Amino acid sequence: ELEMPAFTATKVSQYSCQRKTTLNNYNKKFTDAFEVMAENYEFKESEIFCLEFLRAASLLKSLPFPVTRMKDIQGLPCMGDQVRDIIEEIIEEGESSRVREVLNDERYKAFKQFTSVFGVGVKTSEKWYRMGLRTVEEVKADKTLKLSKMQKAGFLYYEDLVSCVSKAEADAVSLIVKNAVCTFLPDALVTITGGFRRGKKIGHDIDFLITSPGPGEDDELLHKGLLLYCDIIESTFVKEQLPSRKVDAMDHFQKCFAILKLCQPRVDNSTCNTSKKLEMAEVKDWKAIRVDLVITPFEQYAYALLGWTGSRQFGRDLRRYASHERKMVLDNHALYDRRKRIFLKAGSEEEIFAHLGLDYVEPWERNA
Ligand code: 8DG
Ligand code: MN
Ligand code: MN
Repeated sequence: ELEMPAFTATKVSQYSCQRKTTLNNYNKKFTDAFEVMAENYEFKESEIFCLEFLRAASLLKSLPFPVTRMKDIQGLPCMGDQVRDIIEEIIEEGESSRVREVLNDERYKAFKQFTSVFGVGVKTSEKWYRMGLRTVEEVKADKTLKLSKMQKAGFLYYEDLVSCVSKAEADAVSLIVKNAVCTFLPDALVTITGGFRRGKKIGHDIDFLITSPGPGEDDELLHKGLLLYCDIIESTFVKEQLPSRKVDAMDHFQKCFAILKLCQPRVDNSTCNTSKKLEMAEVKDWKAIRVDLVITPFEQYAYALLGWTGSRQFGRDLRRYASHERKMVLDNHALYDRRKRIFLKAGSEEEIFAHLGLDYVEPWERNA
């Protein structure tokens, strides 16, 4: 029997920041199943079970081989009883009955639809579900509901926003954003973060980090044109405050969860008769695209870049590793050493990994 060379299960870390996770996932049929389970627990606001499945999914994504027998997961961390049961089912039956139940569950299906709308989270979904609503169409048709500004935009551009963003669209938007930013801040640094920085070919949005060296006036940057929808959140960062210890802490940067209008001029190779022209005029030649813009002070750039590059699970594990293994507190602004009682400065992601005593993990290996 052929054994995988140089793979020792007991050497696999429970922390995804000590593993390399590329987009080459040999265990998609398991990890998709776990992600459904995790999402269902998220909808039920049971964080512990949700995290258990997210950690298991993340671990299997990092394996250099497909799991085909229970023996393959022997000695691996993050493989609790619930997780093993589902792996066993999938190995034996090809699919899991528990996952199938969730996928057919009325509440799961409704929440899945509701949360696909920009601005709608678990809390709002819960409210709509209790009102007897089940689909996006039903919510849209209900004129008595009070929607937030964000949710209204979410429904207005729904079709565009649920269709994913391609790498080509991300590159096009990147040019637009860089141009717009440079008119206000000529020396600004604009970096794509999120999934696209990790090498993904599609995403649900495009994430940008903007910083500028020197004492520039970056405050008014977000308060200018080009956006279809923009909810500007002012910076709430207070100097010298300790990093947040919450698992999924929001940061304090000035940021903007925006919807951008990307014009996609169609090539007109017709002979341009009048009816054709009319028809062309009615076809929408733009696409609404979700964009996150985050403005960071230059000194915090490396921390912000590490946090906003993700993946979400990679970030969670970095913070958990920092606090549990190093008695340090990490967030998107800073790293604080609780023993030495000092903030550790960093000008690059490499330096942050070094402060934590971790081997550097490249962005494309952070797809945990
Ligand atoms: P996707 O858009 O392709 O679906 O994937 P993604 O790019 O990895 O996810 P994302 O939801 O756009 O988030 C990008 C990273 O930013 C993610 O690792 C988590 C991190 N992040 C923060 N703060 C916040 C925040 O306030 N909101 C969101 N949505 N993400 C945040 O560090
Ligand atoms: Mn993203
Ligand atoms: Mn985002």
